[in-house]
Amino acid sequence: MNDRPLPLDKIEAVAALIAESNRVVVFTGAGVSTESGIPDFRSPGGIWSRFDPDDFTIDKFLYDPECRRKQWRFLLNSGLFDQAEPNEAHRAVAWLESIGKLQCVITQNVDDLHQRAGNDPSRVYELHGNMRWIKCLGCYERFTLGSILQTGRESDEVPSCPHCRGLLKPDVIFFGEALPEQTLREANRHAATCDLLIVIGSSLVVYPAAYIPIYAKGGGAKLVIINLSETPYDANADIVIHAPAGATMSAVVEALRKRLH
Ligand code: CNA
Repeated sequence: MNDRPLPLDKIEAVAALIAESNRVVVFTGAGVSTESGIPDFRSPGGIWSRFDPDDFTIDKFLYDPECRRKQWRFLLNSGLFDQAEPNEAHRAVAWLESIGKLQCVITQNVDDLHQRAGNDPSRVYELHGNMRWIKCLGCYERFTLGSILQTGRESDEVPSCPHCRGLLKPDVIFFGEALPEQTLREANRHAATCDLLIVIGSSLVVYPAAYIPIYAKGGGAKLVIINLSETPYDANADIVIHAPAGATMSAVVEALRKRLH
């Protein structure tokens, strides 16, 4: 992954920024969850090297029954979202909430791992939805993935809504779909009013989510980016760390604990 030693001076500097901040917002992308075994989109071996992005467009999902079958088989067989557990980085973010530093988490991820690490769900703004939920496009009822998978495992067919027989869709944002308006508005507001934004594991190329660092900087916040590869916002950040999220965030927690005691 990245065997270079962690830049301890930068880790101390991030801990110092958190210590003097009161409204920290953490903004995460797929890179915060790769150490939990969920591949990201763009890294080598990532999801785009194994799947056709076209299968994740809303148009194709609606008109092509084979696309829906593929999606369903992926949900049934990949085990990705069933088996993944929060890693050190998710736990570090949850710890920031437990010590009263964290305003909220804004995430592009759909894996539920921040909530499972201990963040209060009301403080997690999911810009792209949540894979653990299935929505009926007929009556808008939501079901847990677990309850629908149980029905789905009994037959090879794509299951339909148990209430109205409508089309079921993972409650995540497909290409071509609008982001959830209120969640995006709230997320932008938190970004614009925080005093420190920490980006963890995002290539910062997917819009409108990637506007979050711009809103934060525009509101006068400090910006920290922790990501394996370079991002288009590195030049605007106060601190950039190109290192794995888990080890970096654990080291930040350790440095911060020392400062707070
Ligand atoms: P991306 O564009 O795939 O970028 C991920 C970034 O994370 C890359 O720049 C990597 O260098 C970096 N990265 C990978 N592993 C690590 C690590 N261990 N530590 C630090 N950095 C790392 O993903 P984005 O989130 O920026 O793009 C947004 C897409 C990806 C959203 O639509 C997500 O819904 C979608 N996605 C989510 C998941 C998930 O829920 N876990 C998985 C795959 C894709």
